[in-house]
Amino acid sequence: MKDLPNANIPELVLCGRSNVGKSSFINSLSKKKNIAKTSSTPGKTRAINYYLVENKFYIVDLPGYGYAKVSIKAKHEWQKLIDQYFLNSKNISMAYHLIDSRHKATNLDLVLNELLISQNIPCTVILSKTDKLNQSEKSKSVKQIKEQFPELSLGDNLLQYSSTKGTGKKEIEIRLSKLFE
Ligand SMILES: Nc1nc2c(ncn2[C@@H]2O[C@H](COP(=O)(O)OP(=O)(O)O)[C@@H](O)[C@H]2O)c(=O)[nH]1
Ligand SMILES: [Mg+2]
Repeated sequence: MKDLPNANIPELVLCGRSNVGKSSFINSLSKKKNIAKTSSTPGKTRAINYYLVENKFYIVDLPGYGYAKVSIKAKHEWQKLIDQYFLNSKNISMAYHLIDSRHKATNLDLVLNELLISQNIPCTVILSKTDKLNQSEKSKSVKQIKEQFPELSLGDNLLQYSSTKGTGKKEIEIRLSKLFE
């Protein structure tokens, strides 16, 4: 925690389970395609990574939680770091909570959602990897997530995204430039 930047710069935090596409999301928005390390092996991001965007805001890439193949001790350490980050960071403007559109939100997603609400952090859920779904599967994933989080409304605090196809990218760019202008 003591190594986190203490400049007064607003933060957009990306959170969600390991492997949902957080690092790919950053790369898809960046001109440098491999700025954030992605991996087909979940659990690769082990630190909180800060990306300064145009000297205006940070995109914060959190270590993914909920990855089964790490030791309990490592899991606890990551979870502690994430909790402390949310409880102590004063500059979080917004959280993007990524959830893989092919899967239901898990218990860990519910816990994360409650943590964000308890800290009064505005949150948008991003259904990721929508390129892997056809039209009817996409509708189904929206319906499913709204059952789990009734406060979500598509196009408002619920968006669909594909890092590989660029779906949803324009909308995100518009939102970020408004939020951090
Ligand atoms: N098809 C598809 N694959 C994706 C997308 N985003 C991420 N992935 C893949 O999912 C895996 C995990 O992505 P990563 O960005 O490392 O997830 P993170 O652990 O949340 O940072 C990698 O193999 C990525 O190539 C997407 O929009 N579409
Ligand atoms: Mg990552």
